Amino acid sequence: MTNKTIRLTMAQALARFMTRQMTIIDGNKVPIFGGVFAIFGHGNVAGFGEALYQVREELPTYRAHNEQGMAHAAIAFAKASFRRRFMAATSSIGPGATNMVTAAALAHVNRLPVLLLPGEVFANRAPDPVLQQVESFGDGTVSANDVFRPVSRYFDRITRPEQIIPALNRAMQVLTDPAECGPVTLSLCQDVQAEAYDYPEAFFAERVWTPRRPMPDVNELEAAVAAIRTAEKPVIIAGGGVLYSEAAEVLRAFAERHGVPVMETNAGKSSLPHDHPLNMGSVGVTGSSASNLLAEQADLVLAVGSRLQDFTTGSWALFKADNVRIIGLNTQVFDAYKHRAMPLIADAKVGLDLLDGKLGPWHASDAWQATAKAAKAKWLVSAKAVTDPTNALPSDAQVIGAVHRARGSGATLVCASGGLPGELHKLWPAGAPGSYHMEYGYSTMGYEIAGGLGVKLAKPHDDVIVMLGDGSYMMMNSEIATSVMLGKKLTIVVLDNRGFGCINRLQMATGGANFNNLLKDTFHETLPDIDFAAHAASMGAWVRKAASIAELESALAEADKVERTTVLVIDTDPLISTEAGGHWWDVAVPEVSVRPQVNAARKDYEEALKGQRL
Ligand SMILES: Cc1ncc(C[n+]2csc(CCOP(=O)(O)OP(=O)(O)O)c2C)c(N)n1
Ligand SMILES: [Mg+2]
Repeated sequence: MTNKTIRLTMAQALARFMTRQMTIIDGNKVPIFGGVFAIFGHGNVAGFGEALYQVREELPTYRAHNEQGMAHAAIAFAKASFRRRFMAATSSIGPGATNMVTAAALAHVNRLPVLLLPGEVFANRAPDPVLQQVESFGDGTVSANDVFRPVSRYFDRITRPEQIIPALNRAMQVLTDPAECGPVTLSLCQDVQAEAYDYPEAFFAERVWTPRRPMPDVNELEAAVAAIRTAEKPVIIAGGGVLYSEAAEVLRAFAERHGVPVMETNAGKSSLPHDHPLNMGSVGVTGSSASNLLAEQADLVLAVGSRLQDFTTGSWALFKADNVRIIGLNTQVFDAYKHRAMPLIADAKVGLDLLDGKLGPWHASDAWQATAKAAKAKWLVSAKAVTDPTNALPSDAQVIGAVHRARGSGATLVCASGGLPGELHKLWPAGAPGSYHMEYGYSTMGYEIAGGLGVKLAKPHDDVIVMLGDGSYMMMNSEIATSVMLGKKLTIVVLDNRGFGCINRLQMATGGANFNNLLKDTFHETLPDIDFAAHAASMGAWVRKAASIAELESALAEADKVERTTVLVIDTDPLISTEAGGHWWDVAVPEVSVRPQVNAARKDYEEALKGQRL
């Protein structure tokens, strides 16, 4: 190490540092930062903006249209890269910064790495209050960016240029650690971005980051092996951790060797190909009848890389066997212990591999495997029935059928909210690992299109299909223009049921009156009649409005040949969702009400609560 220094502004040092962080993908050394999404304002244009210009060849900067959208794209890039690479997003201060807070929460919930670099008020406070500064009467250290604290895995405010040295060291730890992984926010004071410091040259030495694969503790491993050996009805729940650990192949080998049926969470879907005989499909509230039947009877649940959120566990009413034991195979202690699971703290791939070796010839009983086989066959019949076209106004399931017939399991499907996540979880026949990209941790309306852009940046040769509802489209669609501008083609399918269909259905299921969800049930002087195709066309997309499932299928085939982003719109029935499969979900119903429908729903609710295991 030399003691040489180089005089740079804090922003220049930050940009230069980012260009020197590398990783290895398929044997090739590549930059770990895929680029920076940026919307400038006075809080970042002169400092970090100018610094990004200097490194634009090594670290590309992409201009987006909405800070939340650009952060979604950055997060989707990381998810599609199995967290091996990630991006940064920089905003001005005030509204630009707080626009990224929802995205930060999304990354926090989904355990996805993203480096958020919002501008911050002056550290020297000379011009206070600067434009867009939030003023606290009682605390001089508070700024709008403090709202990032609870939704960042690591938050720091850079008030002196040399602070960036330890801050970036910590940031890289968090972004690359499989257990801690999540959003990092470095709040960059505007004056400090422009301030110079003599940085040690060693700070800018190239560094190669490769994923850590923690080995399990010997005792935890032995306990897990002993538990599995005595199980008669074991199942595996594959969560997002299977994909991030790139453990799909090891999972397949484990399942086959030991005859253990696998069920997938929304984050873990595509861990096994849909047609693998041991893949029982989706589990939980939006589960297949096959998975849920097995989960109800299971005496051992090996949960691999799952947060075990309520949709997976049927609000903890899914597992019904008295003697059921759960093993939490997870890199994160917090997750591994959930609901008194036996922890097996380890990387998914390493953990499954070691379990496999220790279990030797042990395998689940033939009877259990036969139960699984029959349950899957039965489920496939139900799934086909709901995805086949009819002459009625199409359901979401029928649109899913059409998209799959037109584009197949080779495409990468992106979605996040509305009725579609449940329908896709049940019905989309996923192909290779990562081909199913569902943000169902935060289930953020408005993630879909921006997320699709991030996926396309990560996997430019993939056929990226975004499916979303009219509500999500209205919430955020501006990155359609960015995808056209960047030449990153997306196929976007908008299912227009003229309102918040899934919440309307939930409202009815909880005894509520149809109120404020479907547009027709809102207060209005004029019923909106939104022309989504015309709207998307105005942003440069190739568009079609399909009048039927058959028209949608031919439009999808046509759109396949178009080079720019295409948007296909189809009217759907807001009242239909797939009844087959599924499980109770804990949504609290009012204990007293003047409406008999609510009282009836409350009675059912109290009955259902009895099935919940605490
Ligand atoms: C940002 C955000 N706001 C609110 C919600 C709650 N929410 C979940 S789905 C939904 C309606 C979605 O409507 P649409 O996209 O049209 O899909 P549909 O339910 O009609 O299938 C709402 C309001 C959410 N998930 N995200
Ligand atoms: Mg809708």
